[in-house]
Amino acid sequence: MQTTYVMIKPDGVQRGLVGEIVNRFERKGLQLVGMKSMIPDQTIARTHYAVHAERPFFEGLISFVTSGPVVCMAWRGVDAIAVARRLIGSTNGREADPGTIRGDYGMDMGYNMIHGSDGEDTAAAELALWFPEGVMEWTQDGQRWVYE
Ligand code: D4T
Repeated sequence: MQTTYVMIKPDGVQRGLVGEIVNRFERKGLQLVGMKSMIPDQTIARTHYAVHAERPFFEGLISFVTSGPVVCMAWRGVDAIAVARRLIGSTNGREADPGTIRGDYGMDMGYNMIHGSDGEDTAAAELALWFPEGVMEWTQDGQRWVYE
């Protein structure tokens, strides 16, 4: 089992896509082990995107992600990191496959609605950053009908 960090960005919240996006992760069979909403401050946003600090789009990205509420989620399942990335689709909505979240709802690179961790190390770091209180440990009864 892996746990991955997924975040609906301010454009997804502003466009009223929270329910639609959460629904896709739920119906896929992933287990929700963390969920909250906040307006990120500069510190958490800059830490989250530190890998992009030298990129030309960095300041715009920080300004965007701190502009309003985000929905922070932790989803758990077998290969959850890669599964979430496939549900999300490639970075630019214009190129993302139809059927993915970005492919179905996005037309832009910066305004791409959702973030998902891209590996085990980043998932661990991002979960620690956004959920310092930890995630929920619980048994989802329906999971026995998700995995054979
Ligand atoms: P995130 O990290 O938000 O899930 O997106 P990706 O994993 O798909 O893409 P990324 O890390 O390469 O980019 C992070 C974030 O920066 C925005 N961005 C990216 C941008 O505004 N202009 C750009 O040229 C790039 C490469 C979009 C996502």
